[in-house]
Amino acid sequence: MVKKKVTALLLMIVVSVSALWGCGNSASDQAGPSNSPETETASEQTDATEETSTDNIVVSMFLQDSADQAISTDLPIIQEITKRTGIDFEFVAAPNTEDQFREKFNVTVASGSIPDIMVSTYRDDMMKVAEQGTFAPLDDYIDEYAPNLKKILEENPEYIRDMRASDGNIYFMPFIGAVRTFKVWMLRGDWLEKLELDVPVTLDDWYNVLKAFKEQDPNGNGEADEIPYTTRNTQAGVLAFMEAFGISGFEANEQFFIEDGQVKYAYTDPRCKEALEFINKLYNEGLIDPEYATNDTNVWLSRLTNEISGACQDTTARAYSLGTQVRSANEDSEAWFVVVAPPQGPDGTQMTTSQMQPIRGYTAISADSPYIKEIVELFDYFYSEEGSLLMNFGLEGETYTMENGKPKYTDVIANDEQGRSILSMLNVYGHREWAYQQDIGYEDALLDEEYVAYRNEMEQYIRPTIPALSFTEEEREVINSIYTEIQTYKDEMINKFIMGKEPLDNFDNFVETLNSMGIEEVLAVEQAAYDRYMR
Ligand SMILES: [Ca+2]
Repeated sequence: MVKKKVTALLLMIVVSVSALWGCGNSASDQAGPSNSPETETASEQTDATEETSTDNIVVSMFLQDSADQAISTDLPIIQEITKRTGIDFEFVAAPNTEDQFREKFNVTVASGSIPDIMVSTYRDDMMKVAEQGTFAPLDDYIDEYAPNLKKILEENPEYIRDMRASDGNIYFMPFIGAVRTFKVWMLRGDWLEKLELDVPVTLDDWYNVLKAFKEQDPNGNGEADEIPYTTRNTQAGVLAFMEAFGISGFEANEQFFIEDGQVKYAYTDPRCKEALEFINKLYNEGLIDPEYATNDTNVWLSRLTNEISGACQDTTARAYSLGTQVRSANEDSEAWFVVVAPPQGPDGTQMTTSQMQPIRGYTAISADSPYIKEIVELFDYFYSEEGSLLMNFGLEGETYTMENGKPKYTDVIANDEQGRSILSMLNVYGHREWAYQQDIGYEDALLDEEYVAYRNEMEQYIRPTIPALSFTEEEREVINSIYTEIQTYKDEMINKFIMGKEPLDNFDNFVETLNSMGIEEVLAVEQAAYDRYMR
């Protein structure tokens, strides 16, 4: 699907591209890795003339389209990229729903002829295809032609682990997120003030605050109708208290946690029993939502906007927007949410493993593309200061202006009349999420100063979570055959313990059953994959 130019033009392309990147002015200076096709061509074509040097190269690119605006070379940001880099695009747009996107991805790969560039956020899909030899290994290219990305990777070696395939190669240029903080603890700040309570620090403080929310009518309607803590995250939403006991593994897809280099399973850990005793106490006394196991986002939101609930765990952006939502739903309400550090456990533990992973998108280059070097240079530009401004903020004067040396979105982007988000508006201008590093200023623009400060402050409590592991076929077999059943049994029993339908005296029997179901085998597989990841 690559538009091939006549070979006579190739030298000029190399020269014009190299001039753009300012990294040499003759074809011989551009000698790349030995398998770099244009290097060979260039050395054969030393007599090409300069008259044709204005021709851009055309690269085809598979990427997920935005619902906000169909991708097109006419979009202002795309035009600016072409203007600055001398690269024209031929887009292969993929649907923006996960199933349809992945289907088109698989069909495209199976066709045997893929575009020059493929972008996806689905790591496993990309890794699988990479290891089949479809994508070009990029280690040497990044080393030679991507100084901006190289610098970022040198400063953040953990990114390399996330990008490296199990065959040892790097096949991707990454989309790197700026914010690590994900779920935070929040409470109605105005309720704390009204009941003259301090911000809770320890688990005991949390118990006392939730008890006061329950018994002292903070919503002021004269009824004991408060359900102090609610969640939209079912079991995981109440198991969040478990982290105060030093164990984790309750978030979706993170059933395991790392301690001292070992992969551990939270639910056979003795600390789990202690945690469940605490959560069971909250449940018995009506301090956590009795319907936590079935709540969806609508129920959760109604609890908060109806001023029935005053505490939960969610994102900082939510803490900010919830205050506004509660106030607009209740005329006299002065609701606002204070973001607090995770509850401190009996031994002083105060942490969360909830976090955004830095590497959130993968851009790969076809092993058959004649433009591997040019494409690496193209994306490397987006990691530069200038390219980063273009990717994060768009076009100066149109989508952002510089104020006190910092980019600020214009009203067109930040205050759309139709209420579209900043990202939606950038998409309308041609922004797409491919390889670049997100600027924290993008996230900051979504919040006000106070919540930016909360978000930054909470970062210190983040502990590493289990990374995205790559399993061998045999390992996958073990997980698929054993683990699904374990999870179903575990979920059922944990709810019973929390709701008091199963006495905690039976916790040891529960652990024994998990062992007999093969949890140790699953742990061994996780450990092997983790050890490979860490090598
Ligand atoms: Ca009340």
